[in-house]
Amino acid sequence: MNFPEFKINYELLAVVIVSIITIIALINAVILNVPASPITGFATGTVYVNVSCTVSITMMGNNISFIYMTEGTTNDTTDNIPPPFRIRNDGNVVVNISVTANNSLFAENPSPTTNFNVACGNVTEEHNCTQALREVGWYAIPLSPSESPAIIANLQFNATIDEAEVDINVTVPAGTPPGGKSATLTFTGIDTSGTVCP
Ligand SMILES: [Ca+2]
Repeated sequence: MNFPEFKINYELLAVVIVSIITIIALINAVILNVPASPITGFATGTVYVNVSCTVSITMMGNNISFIYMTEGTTNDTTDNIPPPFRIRNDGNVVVNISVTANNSLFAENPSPTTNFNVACGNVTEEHNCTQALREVGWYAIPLSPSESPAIIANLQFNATIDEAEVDINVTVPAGTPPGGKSATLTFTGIDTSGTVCP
């Protein structure tokens, strides 16, 4: 009986084995040499700050002197003679400015009177006097805060638009006795920003 001859080709087997080993080696090599993916971790951090509201107004030039006036005459600061008040918002909220007097400038004509008026002055730099909320034109300066409207509305706090002029207008009533008359004005800034202040 003739069996088909089955010869092992050792040379071929050796090549195959070597090849397999080589392939395994290559696979290992590939696995070992895979460039590591960039390991990137993400994390977030939150910075939080709650800025307090500061209402701060500053007068720049706090004296207006009309020096001599005769009875029945009028003078005001719109021509810068004498210069008007200037007020600046140094806080960080928008404010309305109201004004009151501590006493009547002319005792014979108690305030509020048209003899002693205030108005938002138009300043080339600013636009605060164009706000709709302002009191238009001259306003008789009251003695009581409750009677004092916003003579300047929405005065901003940003550096370039945080100033406004406040003009004063005085008419000396007829029959006013001679001598110096003075009144101190109090300007009040009221936060109108609607910000919830911490
Ligand atoms: Ca004047």
